[in-house]
Amino acid sequence: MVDARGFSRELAELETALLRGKRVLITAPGSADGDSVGAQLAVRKMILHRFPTLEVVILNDEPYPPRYTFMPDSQFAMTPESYAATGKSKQFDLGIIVDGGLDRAGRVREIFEACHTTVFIDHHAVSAKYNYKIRIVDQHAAATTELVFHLSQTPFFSTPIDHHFAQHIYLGLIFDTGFFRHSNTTPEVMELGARLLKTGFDFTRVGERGMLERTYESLMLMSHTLAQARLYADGRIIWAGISQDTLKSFKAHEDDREGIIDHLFLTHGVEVAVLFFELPTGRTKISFRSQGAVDVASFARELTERGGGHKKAAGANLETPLKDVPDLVLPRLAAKLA
Ligand SMILES: [Mn+2]
Repeated sequence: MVDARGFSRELAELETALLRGKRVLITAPGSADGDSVGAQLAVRKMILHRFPTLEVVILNDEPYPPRYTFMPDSQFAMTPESYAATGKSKQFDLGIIVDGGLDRAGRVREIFEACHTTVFIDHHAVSAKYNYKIRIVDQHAAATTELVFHLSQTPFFSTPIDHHFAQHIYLGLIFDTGFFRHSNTTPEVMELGARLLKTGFDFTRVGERGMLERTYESLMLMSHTLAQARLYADGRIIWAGISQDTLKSFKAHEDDREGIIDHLFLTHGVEVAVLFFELPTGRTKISFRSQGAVDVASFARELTERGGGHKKAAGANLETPLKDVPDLVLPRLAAKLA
């Protein structure tokens, strides 16, 4: 169970930093997902409710994927380019990173590291080592937004649960629990979901636009990728790859691969699904989903120190080009199933 009271020392430090500071930076690793977006927006709202005069800036290496731009307050998220255009200072007193480590924060890393106080709010079991001043990490939280919600309801913040704030928290919950389906869906998560729904926001819209809706290009990318999927290790592993050329040929975006791995994973008899994705840099991003026989977070970590995630859903980023990655990864993964 997530209990913000377990973080009383960290909360006291965060309060002190907020009382002293004037400018707050919120960031997250690149390729923001629903939990990352929800957590960033919720932290912004939580701080601004308590300190309306603070300058709070959400800055990400990449813009939010288009599917999240319907979210209330998403217009406040900036990139280094759009922020530079405002002419404002890149100096912040407090830097907060949510839902993943600084190693994947891209160009925002430098700005974050220059902050007087650095804060890490996350729920991942494995995260890269970095000497954050304040660490608020709860592996039992289903989503970073669940943890943020509990922080927001402490006496210091006492954030009102209005329908905007509810949407931020809810988006993270449905994203990281797969619509209350994965094993991280605790009774407390369902109770939190119910509490959020009481604000009357359009949860159908948040679910459909934030999770399910696809562009036509994305639909074509999905159908092509699924058609190329191959079984491995007597059908216990399924895998597929997406190259930059494929992406271009369908005029699809990088984040259009969202959801493809779920379809691979839900193939009868499959224990682990793997999606290889060629990044524009030539590196390969690997996503894993596991029924549980293989701890894919540990496996991702074995492949590279940049790998990690959860036991049943994890990712890694390798130098190896897409064409060589299956031969490198699949035999090692199959050995884990033995
Ligand atoms: Mn998350």
